[in-house]
Amino acid sequence: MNLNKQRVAEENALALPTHQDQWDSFRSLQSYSDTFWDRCIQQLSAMQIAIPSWALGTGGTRFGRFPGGGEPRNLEEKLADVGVLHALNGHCGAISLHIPWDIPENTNHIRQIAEELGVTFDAVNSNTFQDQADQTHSYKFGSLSHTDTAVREQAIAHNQEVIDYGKAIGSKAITVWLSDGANFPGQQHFRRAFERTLDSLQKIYGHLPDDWQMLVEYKPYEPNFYSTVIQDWGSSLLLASKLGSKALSLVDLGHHLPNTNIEQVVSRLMMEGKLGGFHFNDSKYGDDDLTVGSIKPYQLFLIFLELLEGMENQSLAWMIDASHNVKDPLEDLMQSVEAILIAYAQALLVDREALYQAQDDNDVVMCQEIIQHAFRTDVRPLLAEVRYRVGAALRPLVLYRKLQVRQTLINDRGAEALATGL
Ligand SMILES: [Mn+2]
Repeated sequence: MNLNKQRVAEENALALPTHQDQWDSFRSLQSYSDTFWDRCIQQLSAMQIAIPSWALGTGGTRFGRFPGGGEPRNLEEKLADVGVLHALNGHCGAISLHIPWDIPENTNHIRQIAEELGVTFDAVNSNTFQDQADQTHSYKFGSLSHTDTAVREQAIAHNQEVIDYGKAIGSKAITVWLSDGANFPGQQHFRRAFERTLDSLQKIYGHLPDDWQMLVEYKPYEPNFYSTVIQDWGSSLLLASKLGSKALSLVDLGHHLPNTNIEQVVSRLMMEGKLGGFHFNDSKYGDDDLTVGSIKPYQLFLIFLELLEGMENQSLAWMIDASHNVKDPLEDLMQSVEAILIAYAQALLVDREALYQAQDDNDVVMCQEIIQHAFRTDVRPLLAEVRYRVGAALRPLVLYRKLQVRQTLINDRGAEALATGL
């Protein structure tokens, strides 16, 4: 379905008086100038978060999947869903494709649909963690790190093909996540597996256009449970450094061992100019892929506080990488985007000069006061104002439900329609 701008404007007119009161009251409680707010609104409205093509359907676990109906059946319908999100919140102007789940067959047609929706193509993602029906060699024991040259060459060729698909639709980056690793001690020679992976990545890197980036994702475990080849940011940074300036590390919030100080990892990678992008999600235990901000909103805020130390000088790929098992995927994605924007806005409110002074003075109490003052500020009126100014909905979720978007999608596509993906 196509969300009519006029319909959004009509709904905004109804919600405007309440919003105006909340926005005025919000500003009156803060000490910032109009210039500050204008800059803040400009920064926040520029924030575009890519929706992965595989997150528009109901996710499953290894135990089961409970689809809610009306899922997009092809790439055109996936783009339409992203278009609905973007029309509602103004922050979903990008899609990240997964190959081979979403191969853009007719690229001109796909590009045209995306352009009409105001959606661009973010990083493309390769897949060597599954065997496809038509492939010669199995990835059961690895892909880019495999002991057999023939398997590695197949995986390299796949990644190069993904870059070619990306070039055709206007992407500028490829994200490589490897499931390669070992389930048992002694199964894999750590050093040789790493060296083979570097060699494979170099061949993929050599296929990158000049204005492209390669984002190297890391993950400590799963599906391999003893070790993975690129297990943490150290290995990712090592690979990215050896590969060259177009290779950068990608941080997936769920890809850390419990209690890892992710904001510090972010700081280190940024300091080295090697942070390339983010996969947002939240977790209680492991790579739970829950709605962003649903478990640890403070951590998300602290990450954005570190990002503000340098994100203006480099372009980062922002993507949601979550799985929606029990929620309507579109509603879940709206909640995730809102959580990201809340964390970003709260970080912008931190008086960083005062914070640096308190740090230099070793005024530990004041350091905490300064950051928590921002974290405890309800910035939702500010985010509504940002959406209002770009013509998106003041209340995206309310409008989504009022328009009965999911029911319309079920009517159009069927209750049994299933999206490709996990
Ligand atoms: Mn990820």
